[in-house]
Amino acid sequence: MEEQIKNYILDLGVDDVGFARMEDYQSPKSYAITSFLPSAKSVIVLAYKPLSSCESPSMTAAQNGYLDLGSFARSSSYQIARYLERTHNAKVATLPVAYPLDIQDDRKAIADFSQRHAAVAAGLGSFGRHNLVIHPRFGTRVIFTSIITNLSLQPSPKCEEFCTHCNLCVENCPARALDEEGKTDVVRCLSHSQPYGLIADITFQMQRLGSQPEEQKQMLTGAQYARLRQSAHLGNQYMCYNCLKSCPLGLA
Ligand code: B12
Ligand code: SF4
Ligand code: SF4
Repeated sequence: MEEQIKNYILDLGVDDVGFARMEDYQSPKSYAITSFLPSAKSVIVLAYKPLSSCESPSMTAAQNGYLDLGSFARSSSYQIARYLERTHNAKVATLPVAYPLDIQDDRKAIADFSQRHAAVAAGLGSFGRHNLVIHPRFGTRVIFTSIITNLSLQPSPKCEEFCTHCNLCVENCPARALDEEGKTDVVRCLSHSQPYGLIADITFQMQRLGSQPEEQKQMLTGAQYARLRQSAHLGNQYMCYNCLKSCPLGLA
């Protein structure tokens, strides 16, 4: 059954796949796997390699490459989940690249489900110094989605450690968000990676509320407001991938 499922997934164009037993997914800050699917037994993790255009000097091309990847990942997950239900009579729950997540006041920027821990459990990589998962072939240039299922699947073998501790990712982070080993400073990273994300939106709205009507008019017709709207409409616009791009692992 594992081989049949794997072949179906790879034929869709997904770059790699791994299987984990529910018990092997260990992420203390995430919700229990059974909260997504009470009859859960396994997690199927899908790996997608971004297009080379994601490293284009043009932010428009890079952003579009990631948006394409996000759409492909969403559609692939859905097709695979439908295939599992149809062909294997399975129960499934699909977990996304990033959103939606259960936003709570005490869980800001913490997702319900950890794709990184799922990827490690499914033998698709190991953690690096940049707190990202390094895939044996693609290095850090890889994004994950997962499907939780009630099927009992033979787990994939775990990966060895790949990080060479060269420190390039830490040195190339413009926000110094990776200085403390094992921790990403979320606020620092966000300020560089999502200049048109939620925090920027709140800052803009606060400034607008404190401004005179004529100033407000200028703010609402300016480029910053248009950027915020574009980002909110299309999904988060990530403007920094330095940690991911500076890692030499996986480069041919
Ligand atoms: C919210 C979020 C962010 C937030 C906050 C991240 C954070 N809290 O660390 C911000 C905006 C900062 C962010 C930034 C980035 N993100 Co992000 N992000 C997410 C998202 C949606 C949820 C993360 C989360 O809260 N998970 C729940 C927590 C409990 O688990 P966790 O993710 O595994 O995080 C913890 C552990 O990893 C642990 N940890 C870290 N290192 C190590 C090492 C070891 C050995 C162990 C045991 C644990 C451990 O510390 C983390 C915090 O508690 C995930 C998708 C997802 N659902 O997983 C993507 C995800 C983690 N992001 C991803 C990427 C690519 C990025 C960016 C490069 C993109 C960008 N430009 O913004 C940067 C990289 C920043 C970095 N070097 O850490 C990818 C990572 C792929 C990979 N190869 O690993 C993910 C998995 C998206 C995906 N579907 O592929 N992200
Ligand atoms: S995405 Fe950019 S700001 Fe965030 S940790 Fe990586 S290099 Fe630093
Ligand atoms: S850049 Fe170097 S230190 Fe950072 S994750 Fe890659 S190999 Fe490890």
